[in-house]
Amino acid sequence: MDKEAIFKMANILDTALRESKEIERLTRSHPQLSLAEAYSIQNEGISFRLNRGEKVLGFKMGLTSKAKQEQMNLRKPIYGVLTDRMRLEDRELFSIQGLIHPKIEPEIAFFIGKEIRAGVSRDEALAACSGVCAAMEIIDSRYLNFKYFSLEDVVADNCSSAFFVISSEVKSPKGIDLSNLEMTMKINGICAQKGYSNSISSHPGNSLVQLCELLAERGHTLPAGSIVLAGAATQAVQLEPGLEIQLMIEQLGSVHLSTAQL
Ligand code: OOG
Ligand code: MG
Repeated sequence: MDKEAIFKMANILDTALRESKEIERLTRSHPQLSLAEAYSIQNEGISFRLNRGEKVLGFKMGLTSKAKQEQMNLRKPIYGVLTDRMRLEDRELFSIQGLIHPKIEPEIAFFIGKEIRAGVSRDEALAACSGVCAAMEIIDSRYLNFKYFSLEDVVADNCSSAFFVISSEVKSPKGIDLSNLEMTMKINGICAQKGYSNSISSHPGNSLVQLCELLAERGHTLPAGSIVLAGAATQAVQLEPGLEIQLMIEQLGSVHLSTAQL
């Protein structure tokens, strides 16, 4: 696939994002789309955002838990890019107007203190982190009915990412065993999803290792200063106006968001 075709597809997805309009999955018209081409489309889409003044803050891993793989019927971890425009503040009241069919999911975020390269062990990756905290991601696939049937489609669409929020309580990863922390996401005070940190790549630190491997395939490392979402521990839950959402993670603390009434 040539540069022009990559640009064209990135532009279709970017227009869908800006105009909140669902589109047909790319692999319908381009069944041969490869994963490498899908990452090139993602990259082109991010460069459109950077041209509009956005700054890269880090990365999100996707499909790192069984729950998510089963929900989307796709079985391989993937990554997307996070920008400053996508970041919400802890306890922010935000409007879902302008989103297509948003969902929210419970995550763990890492702050990368030192550059990490592929080939590191989980412990080495964790030792390079300066912080860890509770986080939530709002995903909003640009595809019709939040349905796509291939990894290529979702990767090209920046892995459905729309917004994310990071707890204002950030802990040092030293001395916290991240292997089996209970994660409870409540909506309007009622438990909406409950999971454990070990459902994220068996240990959320493994998501960092996987991210470095995926980045290395494209010739990149994980830079110091990045924020990384390790992937949701449970299925995502549909967002509506007028919700109060809280994620509590054992030992890490909590993070909150509210959606505005229409
Ligand atoms: C793909 C993105 C998956 C996660 O945390 O697993 C993801 C999707 O669900 O559309 O963000
Ligand atoms: Mg996610």
